[in-house]
Amino acid sequence: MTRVFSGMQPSGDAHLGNLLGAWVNWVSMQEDRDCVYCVVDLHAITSPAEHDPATLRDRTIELATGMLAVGVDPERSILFVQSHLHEHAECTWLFNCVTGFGELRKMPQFKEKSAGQGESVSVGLFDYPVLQAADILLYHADEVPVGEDQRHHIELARDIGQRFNHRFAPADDPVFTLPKAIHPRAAARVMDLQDPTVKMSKSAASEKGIIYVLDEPKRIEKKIKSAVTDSAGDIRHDREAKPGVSNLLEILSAATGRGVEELAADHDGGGYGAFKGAVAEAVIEMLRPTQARYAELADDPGEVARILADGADRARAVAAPTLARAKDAIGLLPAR
Ligand code: ATP
Ligand code: LTN
Repeated sequence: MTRVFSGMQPSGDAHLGNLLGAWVNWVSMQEDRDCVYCVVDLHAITSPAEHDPATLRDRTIELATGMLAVGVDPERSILFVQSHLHEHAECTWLFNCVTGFGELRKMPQFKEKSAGQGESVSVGLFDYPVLQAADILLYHADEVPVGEDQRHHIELARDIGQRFNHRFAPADDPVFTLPKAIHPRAAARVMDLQDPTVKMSKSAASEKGIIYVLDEPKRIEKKIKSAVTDSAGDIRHDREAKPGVSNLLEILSAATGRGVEELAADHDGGGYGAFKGAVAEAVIEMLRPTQARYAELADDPGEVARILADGADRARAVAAPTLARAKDAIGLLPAR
């Protein structure tokens, strides 16, 4: 069966971009694939903003709870916390030794996130994509569902896997499976409601343009009603000329399952006020079951902890043999 791996950082509260760009796809992939999903806390500590230990712990459990609430099924899939396995960090070291400085320096996410940090930018942030490659390759993942912004990281994971196999494994018995990125169709990129030219992001300066998965209906309505549009008044899909309206149309499409063009035709002529009202209502309805399930799970923290402990055991059963093989292939002396 096709193996899927994906992860998300506990770097802030989950928002509509995470839900539509990632989680919806994660949930549907469980139908016919063998899925492994991970809260990547080791990645989260690469950002200076995450260095409040108590906040990191809270967000890790909240993100795992969110994944369960949207429908990640711990019976069918493996759900775990990255730092519960030492294999990820250890495999990163092996990969560091087959990765070029130049490959990492040109990663768009590193360029963006390191901007303004000068020489004090952490080596962890620089090495972030190598840890991500370890995440993916340890599980022999065939497919990695991620937003478009992660394309370069998945390509790097492929390159690292290929290089390692080429150097250290027989051609007919590779250590690592080469993964490919899978990009979800609907709402591959949800934009910030206040600035529809940048993606909705956990680390944005202001919360006004972000709809959180756990936002109350009133807040959702307020944020959508004050979304930036334009002065033309027509409703059509054109990301260049009408980024705000197009973003709302895409969100509405994802929430209702109807096509963007069809929705534009329905709402054109009705004015932005009514259109935004319809978007708000659809988003509130879409989030309702997830919010209810989250509340139930949050009432039972022992159950979430049990699911994560079980997930870590099942993850280790896959990752540990892969790491052992990689260590042996590269020439590290077995301990016994
Ligand atoms: P940060 O601001 O810390 O980078 P983020 O909100 O961008 O956080 P990530 O943790 O980087 O979120 O991403 C988790 C997953 O959600 C990834 O698969 C990513 O591609 C997807 N994702 C994040 N933001 C969006 C968005 N606005 N639209 C679609 N997908 C998104
Ligand atoms: N870098 C990713 C999160 C991430 C990931 C992974 C995604 C870490 N490890 C492995 C897929 C597979 C992000 O910021 N979205």
